[in-house]
Amino acid sequence: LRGENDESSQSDLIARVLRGDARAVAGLLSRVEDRRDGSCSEILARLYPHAAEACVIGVTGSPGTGKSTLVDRLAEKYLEAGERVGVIAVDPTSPFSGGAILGDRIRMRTLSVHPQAFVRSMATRGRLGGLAPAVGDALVILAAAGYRRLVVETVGVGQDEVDVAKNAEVTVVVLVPGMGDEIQAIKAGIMEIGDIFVVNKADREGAQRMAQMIRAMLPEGRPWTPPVLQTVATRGDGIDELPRAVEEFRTFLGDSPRGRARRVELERERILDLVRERLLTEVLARCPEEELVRLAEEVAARRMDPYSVAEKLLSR
Ligand SMILES: Nc1nc2c(ncn2[C@@H]2O[C@H](COP(=O)(O)OP(=O)(O)O)[C@@H](O)[C@H]2O)c(=O)[nH]1
Ligand SMILES: [Mg+2]
Repeated sequence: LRGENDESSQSDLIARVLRGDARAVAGLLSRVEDRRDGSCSEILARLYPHAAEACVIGVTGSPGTGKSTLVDRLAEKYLEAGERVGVIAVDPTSPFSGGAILGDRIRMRTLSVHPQAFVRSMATRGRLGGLAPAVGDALVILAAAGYRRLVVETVGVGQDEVDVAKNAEVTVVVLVPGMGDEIQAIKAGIMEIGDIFVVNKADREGAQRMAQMIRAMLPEGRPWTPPVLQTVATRGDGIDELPRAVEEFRTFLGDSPRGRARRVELERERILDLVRERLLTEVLARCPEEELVRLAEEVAARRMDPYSVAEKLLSR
């Protein structure tokens, strides 16, 4: 029997992933998702050069705005054009509740059964160093396996989700009519990250008003003015505009200094995420949870200070 990590089985796994073998992809995704297996970084390093061509589209917005429905329709367009599509739906709920995942399966009707598509849900809770590194790795695997259109669906709330969104080359923010107050509250964040805005559920009243409101709030004097589209994802209305807008934005980024700066910033974040995660993993490997809790109790009782504790853990 060959060991899990010996050279030949590793090469075999890499070859299968590069061939687009869905089972190998699924297996490797589970391993990187576990984040226990340090050896994955070697495999990922070897897959990375094969992952250059993919376009990563982030789709973000509040729960229920129709992101999954929209992603399914967008994917349908890419599949019709003969492109393979990978989707990662970041599920903000507990990894133990399958509800949202099941919901996505139903919403992503086209995707979940299409042979040229790959859908994966990832949970955000209880993850050392956040979810961003795991999603980043998953994207490398899917890209290397030949999924050239990658979509990451996130709920635009917590820092974790915002970090995940940084993996995307193009960010689509999904809103619905009647979200005026909500937008006012989160204005800054959402207006900054959106390259394309979609007012979904345009079959409802106020879509036009909503679109105007977004346009009025966009920061001025930027080289790219984000388009504000209107869609009815359930019917597929207005969906054609979305892949078109994505292409326009990519063309705009192209080889421009702005595009290059963005890619450099992305890779900088990725490196830091990996280092952060690795450091934390190594430190915590030498400090079991019980000891960490005991140290926290000492600090809470003011018998120790948190600075010395952190020093102590780092110097182990
Ligand atoms: N009326 C209407 N309902 C929609 C539209 N798009 C999605 N929905 C419905 O909105 C609900 C939430 O959709 P889902 O895609 O799961 O939203 P997500 O939570 O943002 O991923 C579902 O019941 C969809 O059928 C739309 O354009 N119009
Ligand atoms: Mg969803």
